[in-house]
Amino acid sequence: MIHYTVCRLCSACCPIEAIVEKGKLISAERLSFLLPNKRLVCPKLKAAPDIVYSKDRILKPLIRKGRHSEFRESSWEEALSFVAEHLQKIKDFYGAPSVAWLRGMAADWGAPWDYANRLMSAFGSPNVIGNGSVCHVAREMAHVYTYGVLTAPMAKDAKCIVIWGKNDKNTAPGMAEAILFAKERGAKLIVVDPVRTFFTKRADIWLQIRPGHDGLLAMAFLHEIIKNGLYDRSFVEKYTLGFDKLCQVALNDRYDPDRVAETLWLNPELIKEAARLYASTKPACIIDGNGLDMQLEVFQATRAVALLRSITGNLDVPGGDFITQPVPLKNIQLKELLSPDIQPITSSYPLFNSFHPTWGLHAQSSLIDAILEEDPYAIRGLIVQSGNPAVTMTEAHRVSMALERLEFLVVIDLFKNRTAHFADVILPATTCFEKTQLNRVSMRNSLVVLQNQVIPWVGDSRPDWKITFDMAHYLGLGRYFPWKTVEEAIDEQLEPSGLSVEKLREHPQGLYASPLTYEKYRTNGFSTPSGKVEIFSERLELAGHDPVPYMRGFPEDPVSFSDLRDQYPLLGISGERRNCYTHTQFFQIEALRKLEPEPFVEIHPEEATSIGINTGDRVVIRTPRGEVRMRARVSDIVPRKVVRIPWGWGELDPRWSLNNLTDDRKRNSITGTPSSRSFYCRIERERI
Ligand SMILES: Nc1nc2c(c(=O)[nH]1)N[C@H]1C(S)=C(S)[C@@H](COP(=O)(O)OP(=O)(O)OC[C@H]3O[C@@H](n4cnc5c(=O)[nH]c(N)nc54)[C@H](O)[C@@H]3O)O[C@H]1N2
Ligand SMILES: Nc1nc2c(c(=O)[nH]1)N[C@H]1C(S)=C(S)[C@@H](COP(=O)(O)OP(=O)(O)OC[C@H]3O[C@@H](n4cnc5c(=O)[nH]c(N)nc54)[C@H](O)[C@@H]3O)O[C@H]1N2
Ligand code: SF4
Ligand SMILES: [Mo]
Repeated sequence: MIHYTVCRLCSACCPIEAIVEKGKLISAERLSFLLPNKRLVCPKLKAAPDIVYSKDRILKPLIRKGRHSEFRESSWEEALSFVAEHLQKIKDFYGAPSVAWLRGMAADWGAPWDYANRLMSAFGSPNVIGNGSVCHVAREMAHVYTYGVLTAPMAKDAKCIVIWGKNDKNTAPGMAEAILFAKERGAKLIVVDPVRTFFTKRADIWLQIRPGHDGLLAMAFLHEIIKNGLYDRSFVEKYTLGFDKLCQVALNDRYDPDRVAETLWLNPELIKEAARLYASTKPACIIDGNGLDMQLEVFQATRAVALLRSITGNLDVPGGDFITQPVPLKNIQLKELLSPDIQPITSSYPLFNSFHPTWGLHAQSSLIDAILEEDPYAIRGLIVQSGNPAVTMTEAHRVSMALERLEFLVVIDLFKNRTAHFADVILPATTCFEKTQLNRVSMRNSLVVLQNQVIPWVGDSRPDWKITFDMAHYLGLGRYFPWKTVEEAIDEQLEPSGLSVEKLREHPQGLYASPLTYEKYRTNGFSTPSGKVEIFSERLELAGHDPVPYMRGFPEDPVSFSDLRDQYPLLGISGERRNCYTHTQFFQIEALRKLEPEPFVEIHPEEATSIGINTGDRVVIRTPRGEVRMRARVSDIVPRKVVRIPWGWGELDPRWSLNNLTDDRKRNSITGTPSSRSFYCRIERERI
């Protein structure tokens, strides 16, 4: 039998059809507007039954009494009583805010994020922390501060597509298909990426940028476009604020492509050609990605990119960058229950904490400061849901110390990951196919497609919604979770939209909360304080930040350890996301592991020759924070002076953990983002 649902094995949230026989998932396939022979295959989805029925899944709650004892299986009643008792003790002794809830990306940022926030609001702690400072949320804030929402690139109908630090071939196949479709119909393709990828090979222009310097390139684009009058005058006049100030900043010689090209490792003529091609081909969209996130300059760099969309008149036109239409929803986070006197542990990042009504707190590193340094106060108890911070958080050594120091740790996960080894209790969650939920992709942008449960819970695992609701009951907070089913909870949240679970199930391929319309700004303005595109942001100025990106110049080499370049002369970058794995997930799935059995660090042939490294040699990569050991692959897909270190493998072996190398001390002052993507390092052959 075919069931329609949404795959959530990674954050791409692809609509899929699942074949289920006698309650068992047999196979699943991505839906696509392309004919089957043109579709991109997702190996993770192909391996979905192997993941769901993996022998390594945790299928019973696990408890251990005493950190270094063994786990033992327990009933849900015992496990939840144990959790409630310990959280209550910490609350009584230190106060509710000393309990935090850390969210990884896997349970989605939609309704499951709201449930965790609701529970903690009722419990009395503001500290539900997401990992948005290292994912796209910091970039989303830059969009919101410029034109009110995160735009969606309408690549399928674009005539020019700029892929800026994104690799959709591996990370979002639906978007990759849209790009390929447009390209076949003659769209121009510009790719900004330090690494050769599937798309750089198909690009009309490839800007092989120096890592971490995208903000400077965006300023050079703005310089070239404004200097040559290639912006949309009538849009700029009517709908933007502060264009004159941008002219003053961007036309400064310091952003002249001829001046910046050397710093960017680029040819100045190519920068100018790319800027002109983008500005003069309509409609054009920019797909920005994680290559810009996890960088010290993430906020202003992505704001500068947002200004490119704005001044070229590409906002909210078909084939341009769509101003998304958030679905009207009830905010169920119950933040009003929290006393305004309680500061969250992320209080150093007030703008990031408040830029959106439901995104909440995402300056992830603050959690480690709170546990280790009691800054601004101590966190003693932690719930980690659908995340693997021991591997995925910056500066792994510091994270491990923090996890070790906690008085009580609950992990809600499918597998006993590295983080779970620090836990007192592990609560077994179900996979995405075993639960119904409303994902953020649907909330922020019609079409709303429901993720539907298509098979029963495997073993004694429970969906995240049920674990959260039950935890509330055991904590004596059941009155805040009156819903008997997740459908009731979703219906309450959907109520202002006029949609419901029933209607969504009648239309499994999705329903629009409102018809999609373009150029909405002509009647509604933009969702910013001024109602205009804020090229100049008064909010940023008031808070002491550059109101126009890079008013005071672009910082010199904004990459970790740039002050130690003489000892650490190579630039390490994090990458790539392979389409067979999601971060630290699925390395135990044989069918996937066969596709990519071992990690390799990639090093340019010239560097390899000068250090004396050949493909297959064992090497050590070092930064002042730690080291990684793996084999080398000599490859010219990376530029000279750059080494690319594979991502996620620390789950299999801590010696492969990229975050052994990263630095969490320097952070973006607005979003708390460390430079987990780029850092200076050195590499040598391993001496055995
Ligand atoms: N298969 C798979 N899919 C995933 C995930 C996964 O782990 N596996 N993770 C999901 C999540 S949570 C996310 S956030 C997305 C991320 O999805 P993407 O944004 O596509 O992320 P990456 O593939 O890490 O990086 C994109 C590109 O940025 C380039 N890059 C690196 N440094 C720089 C730089 O300094 N400047 C520029 N311009 N480019 C740079 C890299 O070479 C890479 O080609 O993917 C989601 N989808
Ligand atoms: N240096 C460096 N650091 C990075 C990155 C990088 O590229 N380089 N990428 C960053 C980015 S963009 C992100 S998003 C983060 C990702 O960081 P995390 O979210 O911590 O990463 P995952 O490895 O995906 O961990 C997800 C965990 O959730 C479990 N899980 C899967 N599905 C479910 C579910 O439905 N419910 C529950 N309860 N558990 C589930 C999985 O088994 C896994 O253990 O890492 C960030 N850190
Ligand atoms: S890319 Fe693959 S794993 Fe990710 S949501 Fe889509 S089908 Fe699932
Ligand atoms: Mo992410």
